[in-house]
Amino acid sequence: MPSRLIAVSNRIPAGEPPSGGLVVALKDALALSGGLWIGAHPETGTGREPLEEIQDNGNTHLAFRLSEDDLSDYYLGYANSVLWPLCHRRVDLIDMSAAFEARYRAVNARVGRMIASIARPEDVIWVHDYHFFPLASELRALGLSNRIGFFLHIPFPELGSLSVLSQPEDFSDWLASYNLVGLQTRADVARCLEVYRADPRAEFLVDGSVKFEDRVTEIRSFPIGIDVEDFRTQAARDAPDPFGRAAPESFVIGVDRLDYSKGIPNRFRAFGRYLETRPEGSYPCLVQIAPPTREQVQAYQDITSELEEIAGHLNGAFAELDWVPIRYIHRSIDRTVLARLHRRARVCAVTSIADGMNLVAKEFVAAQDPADPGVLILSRFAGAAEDMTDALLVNPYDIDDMTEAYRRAFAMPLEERQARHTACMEVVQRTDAASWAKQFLAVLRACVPTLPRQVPS
Ligand code: ADQ
Repeated sequence: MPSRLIAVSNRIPAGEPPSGGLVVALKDALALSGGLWIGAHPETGTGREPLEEIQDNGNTHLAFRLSEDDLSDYYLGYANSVLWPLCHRRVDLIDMSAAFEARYRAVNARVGRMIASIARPEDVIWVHDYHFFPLASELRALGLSNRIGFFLHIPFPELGSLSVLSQPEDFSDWLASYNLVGLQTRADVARCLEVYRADPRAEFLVDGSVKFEDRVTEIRSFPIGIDVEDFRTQAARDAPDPFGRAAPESFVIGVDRLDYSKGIPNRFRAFGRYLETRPEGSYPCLVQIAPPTREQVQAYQDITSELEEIAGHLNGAFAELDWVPIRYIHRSIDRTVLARLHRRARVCAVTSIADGMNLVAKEFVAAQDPADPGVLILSRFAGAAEDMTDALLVNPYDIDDMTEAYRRAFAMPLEERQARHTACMEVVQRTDAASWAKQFLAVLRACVPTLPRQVPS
């Protein structure tokens, strides 16, 4: 039997046009191995088993249903009100609850049983993201000895912050059930190794992998990327100006899910300060596209109000009859329009306080016209900054630093813009979506298999 790839992620594509590196990269990898993609059904329901088939542009994926309680306690609760703020260094926003944790463990156990019922011994299983930290440990308890890999799309948490979990010792145990743990950056790998160094149950092997009780895990970085050609083609397409009659003279673009990790309030404040000192006669705009996410969570309601207030205040202070400095669009927009907006922008601002990688930074670079490229302002706390050192790196906590970056970006001579763009583009091409998936799977397939465990009778 050939070895299939079984991919597991909370969200699976269900009919919408493919977008984002993960979908593109996984689709190719799955097509090559005749594999399966398993994730949560877009509609809630009563956890009917077995897995349901779901159609997606000619592909069939398998979906499990989350109940309303799963959605509130597992997804919005433990995943997005405990693990997300923990990994994004906002421990103050953690909403601890025993019910959240119990539901998180229960959903992982249920998904584990479903996967175990369809996996063949030679299949390779690739689990994605913080929704499923314990999944491999559930699969091992069910007797699976398959090669199982895990990729964390968000930052690896700090050792000290893990103490907020009710059973911090479970965290290293969960990861140790994977043969391979993939992280976005070398800094993430360093943080992960620090966790193992502090754990007396772990031992480091000569090849750098970690032996934890009877299991061996490789921990490596695989920076995720985008489908460069696809985005570049969409950006350069000959189509009407997306602004129509209302085209701004020169603008900064920001594109983010409306999340507190993206540092948007300080991006706005710094733009306000830049407006105060901008060259006379210039009328720059900040075009911010920030669709809502996780709106049921209080911290997301708070950031939504905060941004509306700042945007309203700045427009009130600076707008003129024929100029509105902040154009804030609180919804999703079509990807082809997005790509063209990136190409039209003079500057892109990525100001995350923590971010696994940040694909928007890579999309902006890919969309530029190399003959007259725009400038990327990039937070040093985004994973993308580890390799894209020729962007204008900023500290998102320091408003003066970001104000100065806007000034430099708008005033930057063509030669410097081209040199920085060439260097960033080299990184974007070297770390594209296809090579990310290929490299992860090559390392996973080469991992030492896990010995079958005694299945409790
Ligand atoms: P996200 O936090 O969602 O991803 P990001 O990497 O920027 O952040 O990816 C967002 C994607 O959604 C981009 O492709 C972007 O173009 C698209 N998008 C955002 N707003 C949009 C809009 N209004 N309309 C259309 N498309 C929009 C998580 C981690 C990141 C990590 C990725 C991938 O938080 O750090 O880079 O996973 O691993």
